[in-house]
Amino acid sequence: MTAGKICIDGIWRAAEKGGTIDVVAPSDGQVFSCIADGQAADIDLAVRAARASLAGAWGATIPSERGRVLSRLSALILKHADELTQIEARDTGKPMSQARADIAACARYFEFYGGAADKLHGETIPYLNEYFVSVIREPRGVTGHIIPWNYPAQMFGRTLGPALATGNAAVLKPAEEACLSCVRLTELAHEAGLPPGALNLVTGYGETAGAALTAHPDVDFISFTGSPEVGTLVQVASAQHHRACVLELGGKSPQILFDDADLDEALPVVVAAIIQNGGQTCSAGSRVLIQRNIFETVTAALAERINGLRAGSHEKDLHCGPLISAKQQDRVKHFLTQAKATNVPCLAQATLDADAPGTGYYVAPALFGPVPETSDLARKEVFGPVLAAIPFDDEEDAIRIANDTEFGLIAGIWTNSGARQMRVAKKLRCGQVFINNYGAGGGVELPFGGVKHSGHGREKGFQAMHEFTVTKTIVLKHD
Ligand code: TXE
Repeated sequence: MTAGKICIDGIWRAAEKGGTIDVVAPSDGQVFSCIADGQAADIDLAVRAARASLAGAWGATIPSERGRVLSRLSALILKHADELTQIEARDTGKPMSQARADIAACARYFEFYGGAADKLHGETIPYLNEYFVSVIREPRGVTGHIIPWNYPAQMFGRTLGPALATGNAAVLKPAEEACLSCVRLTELAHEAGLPPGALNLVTGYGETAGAALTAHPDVDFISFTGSPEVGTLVQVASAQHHRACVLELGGKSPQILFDDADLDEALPVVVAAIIQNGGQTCSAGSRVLIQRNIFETVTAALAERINGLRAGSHEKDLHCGPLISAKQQDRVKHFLTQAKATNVPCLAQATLDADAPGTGYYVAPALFGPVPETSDLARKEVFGPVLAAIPFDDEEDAIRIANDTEFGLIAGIWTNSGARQMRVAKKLRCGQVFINNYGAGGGVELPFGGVKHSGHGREKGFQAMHEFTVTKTIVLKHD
């Protein structure tokens, strides 16, 4: 794999200023590789290369051929799945089986969008006599993609699949904390036949490379996944250029357990939804709302499950790996300390594996409850394996608490009452609702995105292809 380089116009080269950034393995805190420290000058070259590719080979590539390139990339990802899994697990610290699932999901994105590339149709509109009106969909143009460190490979597929399928030329700025899989995937994209300039990769820090991409005047659209704070900066920069952006900014997603829920089904899913990727997941089910008459029983059962979990090195493939960085570890520990200092009961804490290196960034999964609705644990995105249990009285109370955060990404409802399922689903303010399940395996087909501070715009499914295109209305007058 090409270490310490960026990819512009299909060519791997050092950053203009020549700097590199150390890559640290979260499992042991040791430096094991490097990425290029790309900056504004590199972003500028990348944007120019993308623009040129639209006027050249990539712009001339018909949809079915674009689809074939993406399908070949999907096959190459599967062919190199072992290597990519190793890279992803070491770089992010996630357990091997989770990394393997992420690589499969990345391949699935390119499979889906490879197949969809020639299936995005326009429409015709009946209008006045002697007129023929068609509405066609065109690519946005040069698209900028800024992604986080929690799912580098999955994000690569999620954001680039629809962008490339619809004929955009992309500049990707992945996260400085973890992006080695993106480097390898960019190599594979070119091996799959992507023409030079269609995908340009500039690694580097957010404040330099990321900010330069969002401020660049020749970028037509930005797709950003990350913190609400940086999302605001991206939105402001986009407004300054009067261009659209899609923002996915995390959540504080509730799982609502009514007293008629099938608890044998629900509880393993509730636990999985907070420990997956160490809780560093935008759609983590970080609040479990439990009907008051079953609160004690359910929290006792959850505590037993969480006490039985183990966190350790990615190589051990336990329930949970380390967090991504010392900064993230400090952030999560701060929430734990604050909760304990304000007397929020800690009902369970998992065990740290005895072999977990002391230099790694570990936080064992924990359960707190009853968590007061005003507490940070109930309101803020912790982004760690910390579950907040909150009691509710009735349906109305559950909906009120579920909606009472600044976020609105996804939600889970667990009840066997059919009428209640739809009644509650309709009243939740968020972008996805799961009934008697949570996440449904992350289906690529399912439009995904939030409301409120969780962001706007939709990724995944055909809706992502709509985001990456603009319509043009063509009105023809005939005899
Ligand atoms: O995010 P940042 P961080 C949340 C989560 C986490 C917190 C902080 O709560 O604890 O955010 O994480 C790039 N201009 N999420 O600090 O900084 C950066 O290089 C342009 C939820 O890692 O937003 C990286 O590529 N870009 C989230 C990306 O933004 C900038 C996933 C995300 O980093 C930039 C990650 C700038 N000025 C964190 N500054 C989710 N929705 O899943 C940084 N970046």
